[in-house]
Amino acid sequence: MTKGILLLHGPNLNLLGTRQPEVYGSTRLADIDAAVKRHVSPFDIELRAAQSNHEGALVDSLHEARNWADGVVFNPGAYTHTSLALRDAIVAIELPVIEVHLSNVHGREAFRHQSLLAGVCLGQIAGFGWQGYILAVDALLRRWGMLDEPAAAAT
Ligand code: CA2
Repeated sequence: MTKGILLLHGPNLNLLGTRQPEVYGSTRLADIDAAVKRHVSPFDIELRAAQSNHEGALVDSLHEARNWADGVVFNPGAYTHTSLALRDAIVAIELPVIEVHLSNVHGREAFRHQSLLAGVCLGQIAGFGWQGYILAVDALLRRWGMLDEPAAAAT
């Protein structure tokens, strides 16, 4: 049966590839979305990508995901460090959400070390640039039995 994944990007990530490439890489958001779509194309996955600079719109996208998605890959941007509303939304939707950061937030300013969201997510991936989204999607695919387990992969 088809599984749905929401790929959700938070504030300022629409600027990716245009500024601060030394921190966030030189890949544009549309290219990341296209790469993730290509990555899931061999699987029975419906992937929808969205970006917003507005906290409430991100809450709305999470709520709507309940109607069609089975998991969420989410870079909440700076709202990671501030948003109780997004934390409550993640709890409310009862879907596995994976928090992704392009940069290694733990190696940056102290205010980026705390995530209000990671504790209610399935897990957090940080520091691998755009590849982090692929890693997160693979974690969902493996959770759903759509990728080999290590023992099967070794044989
Ligand atoms: O590393 C990440 O992915 C972040 O979520 C990016 C956020 C930052 O506030 C988080 O602490 C970590 C900032 C996104 C800003 O994106 C820009 C992209 C291009 C140019 C300027 C900003």
